[in-house]
Amino acid sequence: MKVYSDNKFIKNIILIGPPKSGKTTLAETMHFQGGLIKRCGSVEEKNTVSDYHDIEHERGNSVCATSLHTVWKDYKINIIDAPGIDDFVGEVISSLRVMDTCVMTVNAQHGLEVAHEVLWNKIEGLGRPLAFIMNQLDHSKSQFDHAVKTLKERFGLKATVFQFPVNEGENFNSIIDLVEMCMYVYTQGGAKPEKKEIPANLKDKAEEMRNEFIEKVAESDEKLMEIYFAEGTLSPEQIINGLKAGILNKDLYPIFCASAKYNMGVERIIEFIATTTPSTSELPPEKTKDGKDIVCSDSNETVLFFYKTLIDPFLGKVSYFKVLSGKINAGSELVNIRSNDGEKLNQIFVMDGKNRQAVDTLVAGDMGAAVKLKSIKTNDVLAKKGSYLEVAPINFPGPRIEMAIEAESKNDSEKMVVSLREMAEEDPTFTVEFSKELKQLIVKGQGELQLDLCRWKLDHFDKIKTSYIKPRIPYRETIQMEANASYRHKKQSGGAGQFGEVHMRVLPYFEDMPNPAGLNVRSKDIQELPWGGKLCFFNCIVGGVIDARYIPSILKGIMEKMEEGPITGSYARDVAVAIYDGKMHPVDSNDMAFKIAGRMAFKDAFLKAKPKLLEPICSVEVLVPEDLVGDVMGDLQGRRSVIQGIDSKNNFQVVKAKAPLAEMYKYSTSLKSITQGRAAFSLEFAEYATVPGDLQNKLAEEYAASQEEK
Ligand SMILES: Nc1nc2c(ncn2[C@@H]2O[C@H](COP(=O)(O)OP(=O)(O)OP(=O)(O)O)[C@@H](O)[C@H]2O)c(=O)[nH]1
Ligand SMILES: [Mg+2]
Repeated sequence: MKVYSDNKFIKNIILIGPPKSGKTTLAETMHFQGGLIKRCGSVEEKNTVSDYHDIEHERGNSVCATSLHTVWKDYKINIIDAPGIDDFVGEVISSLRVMDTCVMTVNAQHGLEVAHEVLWNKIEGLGRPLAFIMNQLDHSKSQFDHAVKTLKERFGLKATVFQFPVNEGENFNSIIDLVEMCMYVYTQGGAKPEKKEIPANLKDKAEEMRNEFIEKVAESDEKLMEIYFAEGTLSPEQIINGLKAGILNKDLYPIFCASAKYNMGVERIIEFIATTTPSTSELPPEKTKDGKDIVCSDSNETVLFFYKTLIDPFLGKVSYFKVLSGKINAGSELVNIRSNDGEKLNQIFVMDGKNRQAVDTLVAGDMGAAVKLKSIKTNDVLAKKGSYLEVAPINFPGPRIEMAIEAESKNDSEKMVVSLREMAEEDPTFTVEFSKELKQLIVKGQGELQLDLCRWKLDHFDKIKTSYIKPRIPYRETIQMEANASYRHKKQSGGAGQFGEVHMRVLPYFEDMPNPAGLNVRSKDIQELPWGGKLCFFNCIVGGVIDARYIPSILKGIMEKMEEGPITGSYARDVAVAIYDGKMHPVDSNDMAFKIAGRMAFKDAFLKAKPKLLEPICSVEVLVPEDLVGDVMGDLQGRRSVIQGIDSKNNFQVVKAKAPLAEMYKYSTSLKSITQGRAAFSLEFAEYATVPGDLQNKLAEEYAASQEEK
């Protein structure tokens, strides 16, 4: 493979956009167009370089962000084809960190979609240049003008048309290029177009649009603006320079035309990327945690940043990196800055999907991969020993949904956990953890498709059959009034006896609560409970009726019952307990007896104190096009949610609601089906709130029945 030793000739782009807008098809066509494959594959034939995982073939969409590249003249363009479905947002986020220009696909049938808004929120703060590709112009329902209008409504005049289609729809084959002021006409099979003059009937339109775009280009530089005002136009060279500046400064988001499927417009897009988008060295440098620049230059010290880990069934661990500075040669030895482990990179590869090409050297700004690096995890940095080159980690979003998972055969449980942990290493938006509280193995992630993929991997690679079950709900129990109870634990039949008697009062706990009325408080202890909320313990024993050494045992008994609350066995919280009387036996009293008495008295007092069950409530936000607001709200209301409001956010609506976690099982699938995938949601824990009375009774009865069975 040719050695690309000058960063100016290396460009890194990420293809992002809504599901099915054509990213994988475009990546394939770009790869083909660079002469790197003999035949252009298609998503339908399941033979694209980028969608190479079996699950991608099975599902017909991307689930991984896949690296591949293309070439144009002396340029190398590294491409990451990101998945559109937002369950796999982790793949997008990690790739965004290392790619220099974002190329967003727009399906010309739909124009701006919710997915664009969600993606924009992720890229806006990164300060990366952005270009749009209006794809699927060959589709009978393509509507270029409308789609451009939606982009302009959202992104203003920054979204600038560089090309427009002559005959969109089934006969699409011609594009007017406003930079070159010519018409590209494609024959069947696309690829190399014929360059023609703009037809007379389109000349005025083209002139008008070109002026609009030249004005936008001129705005990128004061000097250009002066020339433009003086002469009414710019020279081709001035246009290119203005374009570069406008793109780099994020003043201009050019809109290109394509039919990725029929390879129309693609070569021009490649040329544009090669010649006009910035290389890494032209962008602000990556910084260390202590604020130093890591300048992208091959003459600097070598620094590699690992942005992605993939466990390949054949290769094992594949670690993907970007050369932030210096250069990396096969055989180099570097140190993992996090763990201090030495790592020798015997081989380094350029990856095109699953195809590896070993290379000798990669320079600053280029991308590569290495296999079987023992210590390397996503976010690690490899550099020279003794360097302090910690960089800010990629921030992945917290989970939105969770499921309990079980192996069908108990013998597979351990192996299943090992595999799930590996998957969590691969995908930082996925977690696996045994919940002591719920007594279930809980996996968490962004959506059901992502979790289904884990099950699919267990089935295909490990031959472990598993099933998902509804996770138990972490209810909480508390009380609403004060109540007294006493309990005498007495066992005196044969041998050493047991005796302990405890009188207690329970009260609802709240911040700065007064001491219990009428009791002589000798000490007060407030404990933060590991599961949230507090326990306030008042020792009100007078006259030594219970020896001080038994008080911790009573507290232990209370804590035992708080861990398995009296109504449903859930954790209890926000309770104050006052021990104010009791009895001892000179011989038979011991720790065990007082622990039991404490536990039983607490249970009785709790049940008398108008106990109530609390459930976790989530804040849900759904970003949705206006025509679907009603459907989304109706569905949420059917889930016992309280709608908090509807706000408009740019071209869409945000429905905000508070919803009980118990009702949000499989929400991501359900939302996809209600909205045909045209909405996005966020969901996070907000607070605990009272469970409706009838539901509390039902849950209490179920618990009582299960206790009887035991
Ligand atoms: N007519 C037409 N169809 C296209 C074009 N580009 C892609 N498609 C089709 O659209 C469908 C989705 O294409 P993909 O390339 O998989 O889209 P994607 O954006 O990668 O989708 P995700 O990976 O799910 O995000 C496939 O059936 C493609 O054949 C195009 O330019 N014209
Ligand atoms: Mg794809």
